[in-house]
Amino acid sequence: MEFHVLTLFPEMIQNTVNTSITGRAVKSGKIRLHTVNIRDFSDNKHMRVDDYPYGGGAGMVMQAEPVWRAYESVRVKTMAAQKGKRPRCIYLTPQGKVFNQTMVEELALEEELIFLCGHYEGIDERVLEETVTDYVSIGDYVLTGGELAASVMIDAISRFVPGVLSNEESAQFESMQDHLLEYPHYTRPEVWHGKEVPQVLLTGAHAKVEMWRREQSIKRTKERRPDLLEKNRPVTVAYFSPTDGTRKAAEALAGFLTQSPVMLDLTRRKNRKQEIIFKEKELLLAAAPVYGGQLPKVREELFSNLRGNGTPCIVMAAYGNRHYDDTLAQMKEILRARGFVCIGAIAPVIPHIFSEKLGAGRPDGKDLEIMKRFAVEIKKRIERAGEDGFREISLPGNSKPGEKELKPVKKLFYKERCTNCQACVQKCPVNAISIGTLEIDESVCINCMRCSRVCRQNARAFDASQTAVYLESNYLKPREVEFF
Ligand code: 6GU
Repeated sequence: MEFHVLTLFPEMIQNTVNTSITGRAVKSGKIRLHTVNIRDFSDNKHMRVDDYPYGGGAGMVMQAEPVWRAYESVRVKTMAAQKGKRPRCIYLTPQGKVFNQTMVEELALEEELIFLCGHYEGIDERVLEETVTDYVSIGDYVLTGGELAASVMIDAISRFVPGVLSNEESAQFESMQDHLLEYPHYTRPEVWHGKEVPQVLLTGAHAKVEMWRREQSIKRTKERRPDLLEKNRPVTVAYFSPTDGTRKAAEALAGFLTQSPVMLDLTRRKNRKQEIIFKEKELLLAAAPVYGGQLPKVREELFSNLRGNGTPCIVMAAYGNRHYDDTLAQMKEILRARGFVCIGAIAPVIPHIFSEKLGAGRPDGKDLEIMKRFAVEIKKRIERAGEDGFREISLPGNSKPGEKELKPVKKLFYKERCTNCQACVQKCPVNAISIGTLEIDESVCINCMRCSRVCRQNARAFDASQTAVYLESNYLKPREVEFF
């Protein structure tokens, strides 16, 4: 990440950023800091950059031309300019949008940022119009200039640049992400001024410690920042995933949204029977694999046991690099009818069940990067909803697709290996395998191949070689994750 700062006081920025953790990040090249002194671009012999305000009044105003020249000296070197784009340029001003953690995460996704720091009464409006893309304030108070605000932003953003924090410092998953404050910390000695370290921390019982910390976080936030607790929105991931590809993709996305997702495994028949009611102040991530361009056909429609109350939801259709076709639209429609508002949708690529080549190794690093962008976009949509409610998105595809015949898959059963352990019977998501005969009822089977995945003896397998040949001759080219 490269930070460019246009300022009359470069040493203020240099001194703060080149210290401590951000200083280490500059040294190791994880971030780069480039300050430009606007005074060097003055157009008069006294090197002045300010002048009296038109219309009179107190204070001085920074002139447009030196700011413009300083900006141009940086702009022409940016990667954005090389791509024919305008670089992101942030003007620090109390009139800006108030900086928060979602903005931190969003800005950390950029490869370069320009900060413009004003002093005196401000900068001639005309040059702001031609350079600034974002107006940002760091809080409701007035500073003498934008430099300290720029330093604050650079510090907060740097924490989210990969590699800036060590594992121990790694902070994404700390405070703020779930609108919670950190729990209290203790170190040696065990007793100090007669005060003891809380007993639970001395036990080494990891799960108990985690629970205690979570409780403390909540208690603390209630006491000190009740306003933050209001913003907290528990995330539930309801997923159907016979062979784990969908679960892995959904977990990855959920990890970018919250520290503590609740996982609801709808692959298990039991979990599809019981009705689950969501409050408005929650978020549902509904995830399913794509089977022949639509949702797998289980007897009671997937997600039909979930009930929303204007609850926002994200739909995820995970597919094996062919296409998601109607699946996202279909999921949105099902959930809309059950009281959810679909505020986002994503179609990640996962390994195809019938081919070892399609979707191999997905989601990969680039996919995770796209998922992270999507998560930040979702956080912004949720924040924006505070003003005028959730906005339903529109999605490609037929929301009520007709029945579709799936290509037949030959299922193999090596009776001699079978120990009659019943794992396939129990774990079949559609109850298609007879307890007695272990035969598969083809009218119920969805070809999910979970039976072959869960069989410890490898007594179950399938032959999808015909399908694999077809898929591999048409859909080998890796597709990018799409989101809406
Ligand atoms: Cl970004 N600039 C100035 N001058 N004052 C501020 C601020 C920024 N944010 C809060 N107060």
